[in-house]
Amino acid sequence: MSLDSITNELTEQKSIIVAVVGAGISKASGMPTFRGEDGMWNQYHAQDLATPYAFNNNPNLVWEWYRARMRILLEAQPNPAHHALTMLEKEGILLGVITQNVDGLQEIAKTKNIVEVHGRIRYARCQDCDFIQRWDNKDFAKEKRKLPKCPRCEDSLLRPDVVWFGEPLNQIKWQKAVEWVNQANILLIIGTSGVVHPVASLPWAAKKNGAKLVEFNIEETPLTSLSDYSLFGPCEQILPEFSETLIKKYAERYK
Ligand code: BV8
Repeated sequence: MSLDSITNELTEQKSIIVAVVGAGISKASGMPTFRGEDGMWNQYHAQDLATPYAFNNNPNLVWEWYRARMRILLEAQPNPAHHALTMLEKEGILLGVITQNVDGLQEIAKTKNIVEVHGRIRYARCQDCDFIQRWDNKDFAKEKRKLPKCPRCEDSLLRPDVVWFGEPLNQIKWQKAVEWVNQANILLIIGTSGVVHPVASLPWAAKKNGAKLVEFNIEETPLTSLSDYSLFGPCEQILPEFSETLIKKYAERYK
């Protein structure tokens, strides 16, 4: 189906679009995905790194993995896919972005309504008190410094401010994501393998509410059969064209 006919169908009614995005949207910004051929998990298993057990067992290894990602992130910029979502939001068509990514690139792309359901890699928080600080600076990321300690508790470790496997999501953020999905009549599913729960359950909830699902990926996922439309190819190329066409159609019909 052409982009033209898909966007024709999608603008038959006034849209409330919500986007659920994963690591694939940041690939073109240089951030490795988790499970693809160059996925950062390949040489490790998720449970070796992004779990409370792994951190308590080997905090140096886990911090080194996060520092390695931060060194890439410090050079990264949002790509056209991030900016396309900001454009849809500016036009008043997109309600918000639910991101599994912790890289902060959607915020740098100036999207206003974002729920970072898996936390933020640019912040480190104390394991034992509510101290939190940004650490996305060169010296922290570059130095093989000893384990970062909480300045307040002295000997408590700082940990990345992210949600690890086996940890619950922040309930306020999760509730907001669910509320947005319940309002959406179009759900964009962008660059996610659709395997990490509970986020992977959101497209199913949207479908149950009668929303149209549009998947953007370079390959099929468990969500492809659920989607009304699948646009295969790099989202940094397809999403900008999709957004421009949708905005144009929308303006013709409703403005
Ligand atoms: C919880 C933060 C409960 C850290 C991350 C069995 C069944 C179901 C669930 C479970 C189960 N066993 C365990 C669970 C629960 C578990 C889970 O889902 N496990 C899965 C793996 C089976 N979930 C949890 O533990 C969650 N918590 O359930 O808590 C609870 C309740 C009360 C009390 C205690 C506990 C917490 C999950 C959060 C984990 N944290 N990240 C960090 O980043 O360091 S997850 C991590 O995976 C990232 O956030 C990442 O975004 C996320 C999801 O992956 P994707 O984004 O989809 O990335 P991936 O590489 O997989 O895919 C990229 C896609 O992009 C691919 O499809 C690729 O084709 C595509 N792509 C690539 N390039 C492009 C592209 N597409 C378009 N254009 C391109 N250019």
